[in-house]
Amino acid sequence: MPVISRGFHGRRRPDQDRLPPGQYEVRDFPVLSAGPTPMVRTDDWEFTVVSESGARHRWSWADLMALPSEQPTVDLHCVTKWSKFDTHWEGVSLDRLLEDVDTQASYALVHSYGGYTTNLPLEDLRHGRAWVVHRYDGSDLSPEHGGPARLLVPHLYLWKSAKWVRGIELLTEDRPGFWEGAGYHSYGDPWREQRYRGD
Ligand SMILES: Nc1nc2c(c(=O)[nH]1)N[C@H]1C(S)=C(S)[C@@H](COP(=O)(O)O)O[C@H]1N2
Ligand SMILES: [Mo]
Repeated sequence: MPVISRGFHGRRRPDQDRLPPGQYEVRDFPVLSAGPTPMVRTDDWEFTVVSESGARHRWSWADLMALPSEQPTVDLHCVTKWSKFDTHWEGVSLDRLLEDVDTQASYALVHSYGGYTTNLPLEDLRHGRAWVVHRYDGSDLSPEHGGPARLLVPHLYLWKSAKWVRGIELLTEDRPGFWEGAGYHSYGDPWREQRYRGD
């Protein structure tokens, strides 16, 4: 990669306006995992969506690869206060994965290999705002960053972007995930600085 000065390749907006309250910018990509990194082979990988009626939709790795992918470039905001601008990903939009799922549910509980969970309103997985991503910066997603595939929901704090994602449970009642049950905010909007319950 050539080194290019900051202002050279026209940014969408000044960096200050891209930084939510209380955040600072980093150039590296920190790894934050609550437990050991699960090693999931793509041969064994599956992704499921289970609706509130119990209907189960399943994708193998080959199924995922056969779907049209998108290449979002997004800013990441971690609740520990680092933000990383212009990260490049490739993956499948949740709009695509949810399009044949018949549901009246309002909430989603995301499950990962290894047992991590996180909750969010189902609406936040729709409208081009969430992806199951399997490539980062032009390479297959590394295990420490959630490979073979992770959820990417960049408009919420990064703990919502479950690494090693394995499925989504659709619920009529909200149910807290791992960090939400430990006192973090149920929604986690970085622009409203919703870090902890009650913020
Ligand atoms: N399965 C799983 N997903 C997870 C986590 C985790 O511990 N386990 N940590 C979350 C938190 S708190 C953050 S900040 C991001 C970190 O992603 P990174 O390690 O790729 O930077 O992953 C989120 N997704
Ligand atoms: Mo985090």
